Amino acid sequence: MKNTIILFIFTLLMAFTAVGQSVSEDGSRLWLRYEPLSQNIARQYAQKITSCTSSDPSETTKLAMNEFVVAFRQMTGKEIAIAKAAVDGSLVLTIKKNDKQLVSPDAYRMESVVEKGKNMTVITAKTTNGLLYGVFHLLRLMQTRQDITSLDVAESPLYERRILNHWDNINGTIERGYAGYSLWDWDDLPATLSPRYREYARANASIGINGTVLNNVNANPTFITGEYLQKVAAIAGVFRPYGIKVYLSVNFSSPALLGKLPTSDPLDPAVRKWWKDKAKEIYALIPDFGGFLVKANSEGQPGPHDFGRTHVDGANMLAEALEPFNGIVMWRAFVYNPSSPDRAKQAYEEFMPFDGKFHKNVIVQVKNGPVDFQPREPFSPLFGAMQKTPLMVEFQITQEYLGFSKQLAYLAPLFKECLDSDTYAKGKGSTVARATDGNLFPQTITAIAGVANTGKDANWCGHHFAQANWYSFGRLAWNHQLSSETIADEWLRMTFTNHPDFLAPVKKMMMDSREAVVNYMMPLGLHHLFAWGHHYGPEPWCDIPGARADWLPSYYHKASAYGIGFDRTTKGSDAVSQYFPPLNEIYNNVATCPENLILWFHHLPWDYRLKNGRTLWDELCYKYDEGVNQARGFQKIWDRMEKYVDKNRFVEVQYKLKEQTKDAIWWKDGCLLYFQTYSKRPIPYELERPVHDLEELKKIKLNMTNTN
Ligand code: GCV
Repeated sequence: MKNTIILFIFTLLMAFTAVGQSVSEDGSRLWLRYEPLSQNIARQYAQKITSCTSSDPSETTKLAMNEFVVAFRQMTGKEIAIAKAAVDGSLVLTIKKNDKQLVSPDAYRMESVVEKGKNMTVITAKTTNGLLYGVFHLLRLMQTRQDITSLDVAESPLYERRILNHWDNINGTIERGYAGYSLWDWDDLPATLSPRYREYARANASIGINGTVLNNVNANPTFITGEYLQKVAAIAGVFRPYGIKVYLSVNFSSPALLGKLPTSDPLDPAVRKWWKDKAKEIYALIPDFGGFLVKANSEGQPGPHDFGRTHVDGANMLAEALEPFNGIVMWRAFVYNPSSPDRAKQAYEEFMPFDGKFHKNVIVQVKNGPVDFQPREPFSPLFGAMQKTPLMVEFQITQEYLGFSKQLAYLAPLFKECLDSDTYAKGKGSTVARATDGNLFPQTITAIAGVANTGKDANWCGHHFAQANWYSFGRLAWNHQLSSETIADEWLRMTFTNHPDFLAPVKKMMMDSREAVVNYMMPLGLHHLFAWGHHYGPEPWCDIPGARADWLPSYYHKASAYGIGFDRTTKGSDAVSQYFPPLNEIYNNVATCPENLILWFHHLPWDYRLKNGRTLWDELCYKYDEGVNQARGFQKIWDRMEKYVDKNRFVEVQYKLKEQTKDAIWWKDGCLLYFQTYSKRPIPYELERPVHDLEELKKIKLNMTNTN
């Protein structure tokens, strides 16, 4: 009877979806929609798998099987049983703790086997997490309509810790969050657990993310009070079966602020004891707590320098407190002070002297570029240079500098650009990925972090396509060798449709989108031309009396009657020398410097000739124009996709793309009209003319509250 009802519901669902995607969606199901497959494919899968079994009794394995059964039913319309033993047609989940071929705790194998005449699909792992990842892999194959008849897959993540950093505040706001309020309902915890915690954990597990820093790096010390630790423990309890550990950002002054000690000096015995006791308290409540993330002596946050101590003193003190419990410290290298002539050099200068001096459970967390998550930066020179200290890349998934959740910018190409960059630390091929995943240097810890873009919005990320950035961060954290195209392809298939007429153009739109943003915001290596505070629109003219110089765009673009760009060559700030040969020379020489970074490293005259023969001024105009045209092109692509997408998501994306084009024109006009006051040259006559007036644009002051 139950089966008949399910089949009836399934048939109804099929009927609905058949009439041109009429069921409107809010995006809340992310990439785990498990849409009904065509009858042909559904039949093939249903012939291959008819039951599911495991002798492992854990909660994680149970939920992996449940996920499979529900998803299978939705996709194929067939009910499969959870059987006591393996039979012909079983999906078998097996734990083999001592399997030598499984090279990491999260690794798994997925094979089609025939044993004693029984055809089975077997997923083998050392841990239940491995089984869960294997099941999600199999479901991904099915969602993307791949053949599952003769599987022979072996997977192991390239980073051990794959972590989301939430910049969520205690009052529910999110610093640089563009998808509504924080997912964590601190007032209701620990008694009430929002169902979204589980959905969040499930989505993360499906892409291999295994850690979450719950709170903002600008850390409120309250998070580690007894009261809040109970709340954190409640969230950890929901995440645990999905293989996700919780971590917390800590405020370095907590001993003074919470413990009422006279100091938070890391060498003070009472302070050290305070942290040790705190660690004990945390682990008593959360035995698998991951560790601390620390932003110290950066942008006003307290740190060891306040007491005349070093990053090593601070990080090692915390590391010692966490060590007995296998916790780690992620110590951020995002440091810069207002008086430096080149902010891009500071993290390297401050951290290199400490290479090899950190405790073994410390990892230094370094932003992908040397400044701050700009649309394009070269990779941070610390990668490859700090060889005796584990380093982890920090990406920003939330689009602080790439148009918030208002604009489509698929970030996998940005992540890949950094991970695939050659540091030359150990000769050619020493990519950032290999310099951080334990390949080039022995690392006691390997990890990667992404600043999350999730919030309470129904679609989680504010923009339906911003989900792809969460997804691709997870996929690359698991395997940085995947291509951006592959990731876009699988995400599109699962999130929208497998229809080839949808996939090809929309994938191209995604692949071009980050470069479009670079083009209309800050091409050719320009950076930090953003509006004060909120960082949404253009303000290359921004001048706030008394403001830190390194928070003003003119510090970075240095536009004058002569030209534009930051001279970081050996004749300028010499930032190029922080890179290994031959890269230092490549960047130093204007003839070899990649043109997409040319104004990052060089200050050039307006009439400088680029490789295509255009003057720098003309090329700048062409790039801004190209960016706007790309944005217009995205609208054209999307409008043709109406028949493949449900009404709601179609209209919401359509609206956002329209706004994106408007804002792209705002960026282009604002920057070109402003720089033109220096270049005194005409915008090439064949290009679109500005539609704005510079003085009007200068008056725009957006009232954005989500800066922090
Ligand atoms: C959490 C940038 C952002 C800040 C952020 C900081 C950081 O400066 O604008 O909002 O603070 O980076 O990464 O610590």
